[in-house]
Amino acid sequence: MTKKDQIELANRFLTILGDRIGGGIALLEAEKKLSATPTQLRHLIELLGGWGYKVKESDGQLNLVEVGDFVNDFAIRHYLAAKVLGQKIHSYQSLGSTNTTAWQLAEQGAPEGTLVVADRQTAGRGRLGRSWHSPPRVGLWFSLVLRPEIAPAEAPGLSLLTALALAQTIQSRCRMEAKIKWPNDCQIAGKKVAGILTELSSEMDRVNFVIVGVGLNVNQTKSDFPAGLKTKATSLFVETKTKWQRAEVLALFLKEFEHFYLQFKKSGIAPFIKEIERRMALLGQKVKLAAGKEVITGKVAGLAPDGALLLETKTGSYRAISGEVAVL
Ligand code: BT5
Repeated sequence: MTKKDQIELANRFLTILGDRIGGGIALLEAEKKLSATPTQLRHLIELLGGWGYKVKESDGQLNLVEVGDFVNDFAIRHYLAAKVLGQKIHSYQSLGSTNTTAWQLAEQGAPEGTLVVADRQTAGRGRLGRSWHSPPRVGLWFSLVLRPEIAPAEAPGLSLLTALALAQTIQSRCRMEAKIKWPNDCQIAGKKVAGILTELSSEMDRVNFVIVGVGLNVNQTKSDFPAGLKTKATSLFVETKTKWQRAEVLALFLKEFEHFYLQFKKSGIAPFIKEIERRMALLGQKVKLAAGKEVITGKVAGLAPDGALLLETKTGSYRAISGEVAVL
């Protein structure tokens, strides 16, 4: 049996177990429903155990007694509803940076939608050489290979689109309002819950591929954050007091993002600007924008149709396509 078939069979098994802790089925019925021999069924139980799903047998009854929070191929496929994103999954216990691995895979021809995910990163990257704290078991650290037919100047729109899909995912799953902090953060209650690193391989007028990397803090407690991040970072757990299945959150994000991305490929970022503005942190506030060597102060007026940030300054309107914004 191929790995794909095994995953499919294990998925069916989980479904007939009720897909929740405490769910169960009679042993004989499971054999019948899966057309499996007792040996095959035992093998399947072992396989699920290795993926974090513990099935216990007693008195001819099988019960699901533990559901681990693994972010592996199986767990992601169990929840996956996207049609293009995540069709190819490379999952690792530990990686330097999922963006770096995704870049290498893209150079070797990895198809659109290839997902690279790691339980921990040892050299997680932010922008401009900054680092991203990516400890094991608590977060989602992943990258997507995208191959949109767009001009290089349109690529930054993908960061905003990703932030919008993240905010939407957090809202629909966690019932929690997440804001978009231009150009690449998601915040809850003013603290950073996710960061996005978009990297571009292009020629002068054509994109070869884009790597969209996402770090989303999911199950960290306050004390899991290092001293330097304690006051400015947060996680879904800190905000909601609920532990989340990371694979489920990831699959939901892929579905939301895919929906937006298919439209983005046709019409760019313009149709999303109103919605991004509606969810924008710092709208109307006085800020300091650092863009390269320039520092500009002004009030956040909104976004241009191409996703550039618009500031109202003393000398008129200012348009920024990149930079760092801080409240004054
Ligand atoms: C970002 O950079 O926010 C982009 C982060 C992207 C991370 C993902 S993880 C998967 C993929 N593989 C990678 O190697 N990277 C991507 P930037 O705007 O430069 O923000 C970086 C700053 O955020 C750091 O200097 C810290 O102050 C802060 N930071 C670091 N780790 C954090 C965390 N886990 N949660 C919140 N803030 C963090």
